[in-house]
Amino acid sequence: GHKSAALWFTGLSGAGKTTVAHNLEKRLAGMGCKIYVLDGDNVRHGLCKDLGFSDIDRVENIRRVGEVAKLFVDAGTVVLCSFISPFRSDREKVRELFEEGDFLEVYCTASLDVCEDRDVKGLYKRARSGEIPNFTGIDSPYEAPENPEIKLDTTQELDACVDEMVALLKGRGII
Ligand code: GGZ
Ligand code: DAT
Repeated sequence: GHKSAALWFTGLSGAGKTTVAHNLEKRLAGMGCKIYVLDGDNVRHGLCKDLGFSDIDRVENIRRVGEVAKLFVDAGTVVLCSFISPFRSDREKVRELFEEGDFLEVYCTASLDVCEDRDVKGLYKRARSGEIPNFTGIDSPYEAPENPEIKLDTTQELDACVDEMVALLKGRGII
């Protein structure tokens, strides 16, 4: 058996939140954990399809995802949430929904330079050219966590990041 928890991945676009979350999902599923990943792909097309990337829309996006994450934890699941979640106050409000120890903030620390260099989807290029306004790190802020449960150096090997996450979950008695 395992405990339920919300792992909240935060960081810039391209920092590696979704890649780590899905690889951790595979690893945990193989250990028999009930696990689910929430990210822009399954949330912004449905539950949050009325929302864009203005500050108030991001605030509402994170509020809704936080509430859904709470439901998953109530249901006994380990839920991995992968959202830029650029505002510290919003992440703190989500944290307050959970019992102490059930919410772990995972700061994916890859720098803007690294993320822009990766430019996985070509979005930074489009943001620099003015085609995508309010892009995080370019003309919209990212407030780094001050006391995350873990800082993941997502410029190292992916497997090392997944190993660190598994160690964190074991150390906290979640798995
Ligand atoms: C930031 C944007 C924007 C703007 C589209 N700013 O690399 P991606 O594509 O998959 O990650 C980004 C994703 C961010 O959605 P979130 O729901 O995580 O954002 S937030 O937590 O701030 O509500 C990027 C894409 O959406 N994208 N426009 N202007 N990212
Ligand atoms: P995000 O979900 O934060 O927007 P992503 O997972 O979509 O980011 O993209 C991250 C890119 O970086 C992806 O192409 C894989 C690559 N990458 C290299 N090393 C990585 C690591 N240690 N962790 C995560 N991603 C890594």
